[in-house]
Amino acid sequence: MKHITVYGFNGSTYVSTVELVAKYKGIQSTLEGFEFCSPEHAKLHPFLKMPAAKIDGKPLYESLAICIALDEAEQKNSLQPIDPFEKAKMFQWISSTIDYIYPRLVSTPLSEEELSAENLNEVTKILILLDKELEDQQKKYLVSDQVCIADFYIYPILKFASVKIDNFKSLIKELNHLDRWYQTMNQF
Ligand SMILES: N[C@@H](CCC(=O)N[C@@H](CS)C(=O)NCC(=O)O)C(=O)O
Repeated sequence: MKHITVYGFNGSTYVSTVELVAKYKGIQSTLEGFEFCSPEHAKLHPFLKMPAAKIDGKPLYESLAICIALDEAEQKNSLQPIDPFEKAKMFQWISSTIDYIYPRLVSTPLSEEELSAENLNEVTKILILLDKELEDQQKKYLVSDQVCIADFYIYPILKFASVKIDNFKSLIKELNHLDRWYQTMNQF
């Protein structure tokens, strides 16, 4: 695969995930917008979400399906661990990101004033959980010493939250392992 068309908008963390995976795999990606909730959108993604994609003219939607298609198009620079347990951990983090981390870090109110103490507590709990995982694993990335798809799911969400929540960067700075991982992910 040489090229992928990604349908979505800048600012969507799931679009960023797909773009980061494409870049890492050396596959050129073009981002195309569309009118949200239009018939065109429904044709690209019947559940009216983003991203959707076209790979060699064939349509595909859902970020994880797109990431797997990109990763498995080329064996080199695989973004999925070979070790079965590490692979399972990767999916544990992807699933947790979609079901719990994204809703708490991206779908919460916009500014810190609007963010309730309860929400902020939830955000902090997630950051501590990630920091603890990195500490326990003693690995460079979330699952192993190789970057994997799960890292590319969480990174854009933390980046998004750091723009949205005023003291988010200082929250990360206080957590050594997470801060180190965040700096490492900045290179991609
Ligand atoms: N399970 C979907 C989730 C996609 C998703 O929620 N995308 C957000 C943008 S980051 C979206 O389309 N939001 C618009 C909406 O919920 O109306 C995936 O992994 O692709």
